[in-house]
Amino acid sequence: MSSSLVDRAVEVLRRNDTGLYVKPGPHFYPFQWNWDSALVAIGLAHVDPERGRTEVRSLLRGRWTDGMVPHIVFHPQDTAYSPGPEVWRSVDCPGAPALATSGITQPPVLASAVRALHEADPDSAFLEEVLPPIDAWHRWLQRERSLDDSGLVAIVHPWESADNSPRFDAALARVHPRALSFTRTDRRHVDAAERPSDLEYGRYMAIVEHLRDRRYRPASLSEAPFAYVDLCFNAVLAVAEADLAWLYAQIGGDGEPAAGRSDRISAALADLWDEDAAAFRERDLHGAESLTETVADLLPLYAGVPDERQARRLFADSLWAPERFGPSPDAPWPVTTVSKSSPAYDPLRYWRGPVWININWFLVRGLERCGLPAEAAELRRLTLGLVEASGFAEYYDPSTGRPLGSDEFSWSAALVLDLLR
Ligand code: 9WN
Repeated sequence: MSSSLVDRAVEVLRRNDTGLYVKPGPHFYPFQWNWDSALVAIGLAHVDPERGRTEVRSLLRGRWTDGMVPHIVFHPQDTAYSPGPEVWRSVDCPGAPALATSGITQPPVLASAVRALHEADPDSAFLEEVLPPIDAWHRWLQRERSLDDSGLVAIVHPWESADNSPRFDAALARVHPRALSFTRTDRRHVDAAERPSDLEYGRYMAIVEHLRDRRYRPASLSEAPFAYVDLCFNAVLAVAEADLAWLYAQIGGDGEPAAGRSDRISAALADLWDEDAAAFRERDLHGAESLTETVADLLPLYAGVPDERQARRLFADSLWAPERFGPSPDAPWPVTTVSKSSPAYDPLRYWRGPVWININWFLVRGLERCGLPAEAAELRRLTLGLVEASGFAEYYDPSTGRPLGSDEFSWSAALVLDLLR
């Protein structure tokens, strides 16, 4: 089974490859997205590290002078995506590159991708080139987005993480939606039932407009319409900082600051453990309380945050619990992105229930890190089985395994290559 799955995964990446960057999907994601490219590079490390290095360099071409690496880089393409460069208008902003980009960022997987590339095919010159801008991005996050001295950072737009997750609903309810000034291109390709609603898009645009008026640099997090301590983002950052420290050590550089930041973030995440829920707890900086249980509550596992006892409990009572995120007779494909016990659970709609390969990959890594190799192997087996049965979809219906969203999705292909390692 594995060799043909490898061939098919490589073929998806090849077809989505523009030469400069790999598109997230063939049709409605035509530009370069930040964490998509990093996850793609993790897969490319196994089959073509040099091509993986190109992916990293292309993404870094979009960086701003203050250090931010944006969530989308609009490399010139004769194609439509909304909202596109004409909505973001980054080129009007001080410190933005000549190449158009969005004005926000995404979970910083990039340092971990560079580590995967270096482990597969060591290249010190490449590290000398890319570590300074990655470090500058991590420091920008601490400067612009930290809420206190805990090391945790906030996101200021749902597009900086798993956008229409119901955990953001309460925080978004205070944002007055705008009428859309564009036609949604996603609707041309994917059933509306599988995508965010127009109301959500209206709120996303209200936040973009607020941020755009301030050149994407709100004076403070308290002034931003949306400011949320997202556990997915922070767990990714904790791992990325540790990987950055490891990378510096490879070239005799000073990894201490990055290692220190990683330790601080991990310690702050550990404090968010909720024994009753067998999960961690997120926080809206404006005080809206989310009672929705989503898979983000489990992601500190990726950063190795829970001790072994907590990890076993998180696995048994949350991640693998049939009534919550785990496999059950009526929904045999794990891991659901929202607890099946939650009223918000929707098995078809985007980040509101379906299975995503990147989330499963974070959890496999986390289970390994926390000393649960058998559990990691079982999740890996079911994840590969899902892809074998349904192809490289963007996301999947947990009940039927039916592919949803974009087909031929790049990070699903890339992470399968890593899961098969
Ligand atoms: C908006 C590209 C991106 C992913 C995000 C996912 C989705 C865009 C969209 O697609 O976001 O940035 O159009 O919905 O939510 O995680 O990076 O694959």
